[in-house]
Amino acid sequence: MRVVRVEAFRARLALVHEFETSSHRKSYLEHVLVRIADESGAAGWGEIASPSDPYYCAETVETCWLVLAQYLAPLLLKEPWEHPSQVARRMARIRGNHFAKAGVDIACWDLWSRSQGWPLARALGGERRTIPAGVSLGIEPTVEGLLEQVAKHVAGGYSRVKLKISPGWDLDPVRAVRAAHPELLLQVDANGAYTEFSGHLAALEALDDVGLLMIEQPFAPGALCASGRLQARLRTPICLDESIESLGELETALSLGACRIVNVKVARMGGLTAAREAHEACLAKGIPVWCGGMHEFGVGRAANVAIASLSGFTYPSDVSGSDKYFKRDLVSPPIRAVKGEVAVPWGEPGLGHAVDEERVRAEALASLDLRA
Ligand code: OSB
Ligand code: MG
Repeated sequence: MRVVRVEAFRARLALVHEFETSSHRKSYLEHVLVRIADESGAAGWGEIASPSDPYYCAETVETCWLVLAQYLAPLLLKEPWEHPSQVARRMARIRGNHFAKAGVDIACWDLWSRSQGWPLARALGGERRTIPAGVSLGIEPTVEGLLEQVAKHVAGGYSRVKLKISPGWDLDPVRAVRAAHPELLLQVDANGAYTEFSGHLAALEALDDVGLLMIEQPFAPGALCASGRLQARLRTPICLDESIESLGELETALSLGACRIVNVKVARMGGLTAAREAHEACLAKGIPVWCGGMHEFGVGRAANVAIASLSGFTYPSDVSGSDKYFKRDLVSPPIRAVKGEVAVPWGEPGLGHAVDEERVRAEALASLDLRA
């Protein structure tokens, strides 16, 4: 494939319900949509789902925009390729910047799978027809407000609920949800908010008796030894998210016993190629994985659904319907969860959800157009 044109669009969508994590609160999201085209005019789409501010990871929308324009797009326009994994190998020369790379990698997989006439899930080696969908619920101003949100999504059919926690917002709200829903598949995510091992140990150990599927990212991304020490004291599995940006970090985390479950996130790993490799590595070691999200718009969400169709994704994924987040998504058909399952579009080549190109172009806050 020879990519002759790379376009990018900054798109903003308002959230239907404000979302708060241990680090910050959001009422809208701005992501970058990447469109690549080959000599025949065939196109592929990708999404850069970076947060606007450097609280989840070091990248921001601004750094992604710069790295895409100055490094990734020129690299893609320079040489032809046979398979998306080749592009991923070339991009590895550029350090870090995984969210930006993921946008390019997804676009290459979309273009390539379309050229084969294959749905993206098939191109990746997926098997599932539907994906069990979980919701991720933010920190709410009150426990009553949180219980309302949980009840609403349980009634909506979601098979698993994840609650954001932070020091001071942990045992009480989590116990309240457990009391209201004794059988619910429930897990928590701290986004690294517990900063002192001994100071925070009691709060984390208290969560061990609530019957959680897992505790996600209790400590800072680099604190793998602390995570290993905590895992040794808990029955509840620890799942790592922010800590795992590469296969090397994955191997380190597993050899330290820092987790028993891995959140494989396409954006954080640098794309579908890397996410698939992480899934392989975990499968070989018997470590279960699930697919996390970054509140993706339809393009990135479709990529998450495709990767979650691989056999090792055994826990419910954060691939809720986009109506949980946005009034109107930028793709059609929109991604929907029905009775707690999201369908994998096996009947369509590529991502399987068409981008509303006219709207993306008309509403873009900024755009970029580079040619070979
Ligand atoms: O830690 O999983 C996370 C959203 C933004 C940043 C980090 C995270 C999240 C979520 C939302 O939990 C998952 C989703 O896309 O539904
Ligand atoms: Mg997380």
